[in-house]
Amino acid sequence: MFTRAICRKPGLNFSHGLTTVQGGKPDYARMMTQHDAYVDTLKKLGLQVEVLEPLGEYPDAYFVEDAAIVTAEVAIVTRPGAKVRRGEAAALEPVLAKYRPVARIESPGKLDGGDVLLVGRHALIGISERSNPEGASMLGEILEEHGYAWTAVPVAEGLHFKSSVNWVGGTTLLLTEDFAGMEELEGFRQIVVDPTETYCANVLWINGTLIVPAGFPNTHKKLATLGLPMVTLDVSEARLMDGGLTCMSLRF
Ligand code: CIR
Repeated sequence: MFTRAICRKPGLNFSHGLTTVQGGKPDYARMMTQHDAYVDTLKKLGLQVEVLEPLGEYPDAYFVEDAAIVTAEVAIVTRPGAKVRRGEAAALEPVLAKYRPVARIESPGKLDGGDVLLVGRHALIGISERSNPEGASMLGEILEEHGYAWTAVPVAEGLHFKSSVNWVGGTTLLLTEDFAGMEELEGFRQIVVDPTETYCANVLWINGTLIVPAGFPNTHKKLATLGLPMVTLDVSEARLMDGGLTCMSLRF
């Protein structure tokens, strides 16, 4: 169960962040409304949410998930794969130090939190354009010290592992067709998102409630079979910046 979350407000310059999406420029007012609704939802689900101020020269810094991994025992400050995002990790360290002992991913390791999915005491660590095998091993070693197992998973599609694969309770993963049946994911029950709705693979489990992105009715129907309460949020502006529900908070 989670009791806390850390979020960061998007800055006025958030549309200057990295993106591969060609869907037009995101709108600041709409982004802020959607971010407020996101923070409110986490609070309504019982979390104490610390909302940090925008981080001036880092327009992607509200995607706090990429700069750290937080478990019950330790906070690991990452070394983000995109050079322009590296400073975000150092800025988060004093915040994390209030709650957990801090460990760090160091050069030559590169790792984005968006590539790390914790399923109980097992970490699935994506090797992607942003996270390299060295970064995965460094994280794996730190987690092993705290009794976690880990598996590296190649990410051939999408920005991050969690763009395509997320935990929806128990031993069940929600994932895109590209990841379904991978040997690294053997042993997990798998729900495959509708092939026309791959963005909906990025859902967020908070203490037994599933937060899902608005606009994906076929996948919502599949998820309804889990019998969990669902909250639907519009994250259209974060999506234009290659982000989504999991990226905008650290939960612990
Ligand atoms: C980036 O490209 O780094 C950001 N614009 C999006 C990061 C999204 N984070 C995530 O999926 N964990």
